This record gives sequence, structure tokens and C-alpha cells, in this order.
Amino acid sequence: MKILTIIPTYDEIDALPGTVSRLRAAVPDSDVLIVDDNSPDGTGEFAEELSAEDPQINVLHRTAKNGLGGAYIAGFGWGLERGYDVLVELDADGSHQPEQLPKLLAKIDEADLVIGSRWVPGGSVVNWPLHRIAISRAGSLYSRTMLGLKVRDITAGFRAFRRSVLEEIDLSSIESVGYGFQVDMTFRVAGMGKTIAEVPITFVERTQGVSKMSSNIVVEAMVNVTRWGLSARARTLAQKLRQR
Ligand SMILES: Nc1nc2c(ncn2[C@@H]2O[C@H](COP(=O)(O)OP(=O)(O)O)[C@@H](O)[C@H]2O)c(=O)[nH]1
Ligand SMILES: [Mg+2]
Repeated sequence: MKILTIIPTYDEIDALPGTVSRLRAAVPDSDVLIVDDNSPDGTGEFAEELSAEDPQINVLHRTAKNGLGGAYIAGFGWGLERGYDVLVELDADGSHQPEQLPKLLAKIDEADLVIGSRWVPGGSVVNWPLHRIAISRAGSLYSRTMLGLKVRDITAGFRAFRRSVLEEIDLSSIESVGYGFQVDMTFRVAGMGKTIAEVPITFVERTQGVSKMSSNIVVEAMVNVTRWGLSARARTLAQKLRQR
């Protein structure tokens, strides 16, 4: 099983070294792809240095900050072209503990998508301010209700996909930038009738660098979820009316 762990970065020069070395130690079989959006702090150049020292580390440079979604889509394309069987999403900031990745990978035989979940029994967050917990829980609840999904942690960004799932999704049609991207991917995978498993993780708030979360990202996700939910309902209703 060929595994690629994709790490999107924007100004993560302080956090990235620890994350990459922990990942290499925890899952030595996994190759690494750092997708940097021309970080002003030099993360991209630093990633090149890591790559020069370790043939399993690769770097994809993009020209401008274009959102987490775009970075992952570029990373998926890179990995699919090179024949990886499993593609993993991991934040650079230490929130997703590489030591817990084997738990996700252990389930990839049973599920097409495995999500490292904060909001299932055994899952937790460490050092998150109340407002972040509220946004995350409310966002998951709203998306679940609106989209009719059973997943508890829909915005989670610690994930493992089987390549077959990514091959079936038209990645170029995904427009969401922030968390909406994770919700969008979950909705599509579920809609394809694929299996999704959640495993509990401990999410640790970053101690280095700053979050790129913004109110725009939350609003984008909410608007999109509402739009997707309403159009799904409209489709079901139209189908019922046609059958009468
Ligand atoms: N390449 C790229 N990475 C990004 C972008 N926005 C966020 N990231 C990365 O995505 C990961 C999660 O972002 P973060 O700011 O920690 O969001 P939070 O965990 O929700 O606060 C980190 O590794 C960021 O560096 C972006 O526009 N481009
Ligand atoms: Mg973070």
C-alpha cells in the first residue's frame, strides 16, 4: 500500500519541522507532499531543504495563497498521477498528531474515507477556546442536519482517502476554499454510496504560528452547506412530484 501524506502550508516555518519529523517517525512508510502557497515566511524554501535531505519528502509550490481546498486538490492530483493508494490530509501546525495516523490507516481497509474525529466518543480537543469548539460543533450539527449525513466531525481535516474515491470525484468542480472543502468532500463521498469511518483523535491546538481561520471561511461554509442542502431537497421533491 503506497501512502502519501499531504501537508498544506501557509506561513508554517515554526511548526512544520516538528510535524514532518514526527510524521516520518510515526509512519516511515508514508511519503510526504508539502503544498506551499508561496509563504512569505520562507516555508516553501525550508520545505525544499527538507526534501533535499530526504527522498520521501516532496514539495509542490503554488504561486499565491489560494486556500486549503485548492492546496489539497493540487496535492491529490499530484499523488494520483504517481500511483499512491492512500492519500492522507494532515495540518502542518501540530493539531493533527502524526502518532495517531496509524489508527486512521488501520481502518482504510474497511472504509473508503477515514476521518480523525474530535466529536465521537474518545475524541477530544486540547487548548481550544470555547468559541472554536462552538463553531466546530455547531458547524458539524448544521451540516449534518442540512445534508442528511451521519458523520459527527464533518469539518475535520485529519483524513485518509482511498485513491478509488478521489478518482471518482470531479476534483475540478470543487470550489470551496476553507472548511467548506472538507464538508464538500464528505457530502460527495457519502452521496457516492461510499463508506465513511470515524476514529477518535485528540486534536491539539497549535502552539506555533497563527491560524488562517477567518469569519469569511465560516460564512463560505455556511452559505455552501445551505445551498447544497436546499438543492438536494429540491431534487428529492421534484422526483416525488414526477412519480405522482
Ligand atoms: N497551502 C495552503 N495552506 C493553507 C492555507 N490556509 C491554511 N493552510 C494550512 O492548512 C492547515 C490548517 O490551517 P489552520 O490555519 O491551522 O486552520 P485551523 O486549524 O482551522 O485554525 C495549516 O497547515 C495551514 O498552514 C492556504 O491558503 N494555502
Ligand atoms: Mg490549525
